[in-house]
Amino acid sequence: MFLVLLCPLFVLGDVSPIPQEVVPEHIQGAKPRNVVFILADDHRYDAMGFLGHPLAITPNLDKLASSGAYLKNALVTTSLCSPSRASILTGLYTFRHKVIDNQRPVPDGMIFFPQYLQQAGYTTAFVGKWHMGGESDEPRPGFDYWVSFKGQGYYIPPDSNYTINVNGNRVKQDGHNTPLMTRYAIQFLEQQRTSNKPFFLYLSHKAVHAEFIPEEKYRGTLANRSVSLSRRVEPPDRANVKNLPRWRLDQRNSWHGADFPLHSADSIESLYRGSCETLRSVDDSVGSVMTQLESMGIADETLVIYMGDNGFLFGEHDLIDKRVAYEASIRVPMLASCPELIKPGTIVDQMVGNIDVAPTVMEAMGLKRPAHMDGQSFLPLLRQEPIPWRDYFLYVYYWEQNFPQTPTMFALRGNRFKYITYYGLWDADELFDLENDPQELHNLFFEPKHSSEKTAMQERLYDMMEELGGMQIPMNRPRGGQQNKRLRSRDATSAAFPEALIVDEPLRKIVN
Ligand SMILES: [Ca+2]
Repeated sequence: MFLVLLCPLFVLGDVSPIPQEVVPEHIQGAKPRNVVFILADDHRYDAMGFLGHPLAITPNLDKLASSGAYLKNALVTTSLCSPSRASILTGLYTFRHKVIDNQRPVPDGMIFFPQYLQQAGYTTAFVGKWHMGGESDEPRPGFDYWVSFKGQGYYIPPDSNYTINVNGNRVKQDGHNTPLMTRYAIQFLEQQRTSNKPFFLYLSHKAVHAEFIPEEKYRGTLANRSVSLSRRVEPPDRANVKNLPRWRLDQRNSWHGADFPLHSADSIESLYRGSCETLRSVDDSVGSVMTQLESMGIADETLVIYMGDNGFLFGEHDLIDKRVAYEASIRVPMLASCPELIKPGTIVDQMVGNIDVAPTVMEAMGLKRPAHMDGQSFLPLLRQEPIPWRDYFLYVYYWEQNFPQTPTMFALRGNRFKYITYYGLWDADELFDLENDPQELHNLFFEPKHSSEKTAMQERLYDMMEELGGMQIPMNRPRGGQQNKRLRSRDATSAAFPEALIVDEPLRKIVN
């Protein structure tokens, strides 16, 4: 019965291998349009003013949403900076591009989609945080204009000699990272005034990654705003920890836990304010780009996409940061504007993902989706055209030695249910009814009345992993330090095993 739910679009059979050569295929009769893609780092899906968020002041994002489209179910295939960025640039799942941590570069043999654009004769630019491999900021394949920095970069230059890479030259970082990258992006756009080639701009902000450092003018501006965090489990409230995975309760008092957040003395609330103050410059950046496009007379025809690279928990599930498969971690903000294509106030309900960005940008620029990519173009969804679309979204995360609190996990998010399995752990997988329990507070995995959903989701998860080529776990040699400390004074009650796994009598009688 479950088979009827399979969407033919995503039953791929054998996965197409990554080609050796970059050969763009044009869509017959399509006029290539200009595209600007703006990526924010760790921006929560709901931290936008128009959604009523208590701390987010985002007039320019609000305007983008009202004049264009809000993609309310935008998701990432892995909620971590480098893996998600690699998926955006390659259109591939993490188990195919194999960027599984924030330490290492993209393996040889991958193709970044701007290489297709460049090959087709378009002008391409990358401005901002690359982050896949922290040892070099040299220009990567696919870009005519390049401004970047090593690894995480700095909001404020660490010393007067610190330099970034501007088109292969060492140039001192002039002030706060966010307005500086915006100025470089505007410079690139300005250069396009006299060009008759279509262009693609990838503006990739460092903000709003921790440590949060707002621009001076925004520092402290949210100090008087209050935010109430999602419900947290207070020990010894045993009823509320029933059927929760033990690793998650143990994680509370860790780098990624609400009781020892980022190993700091800060409260979650003050970190949240810092994130939203830092976000204000990203919003300014969006406004500056839109104003520039308007001044060039191309705001109506240019497709602008705004997106976050992964979600961020601020207290949900007693955690901070990302990686986990819960909603605040895997959902990201996503907006799109192009008055020639998109009606004002469009809302896209379908689940779109980071793997869909490459095919979408390519279609907007008149190029076919390369067969090896895992994602699909959501351009028709922006135009509100009915097309077959996925009913299930696959999520993967691979354990990192550097942040050892979060296990390898695979999850399947449907429109109603979500199933999460933790690889190598035997205490509790999870099943949530997102419709009736959007905060994912009640794990239904052990409830007999939900056993059919559980079985169906499990089956579908492994079907998709097989179809997409995800039945191997990529690994890396250890590199770098480990954030593995717990604060003694905040050590809470230890986690219990789920009741469903405890028996009162022996199950076997062994007769010698
Ligand atoms: Ca990130």
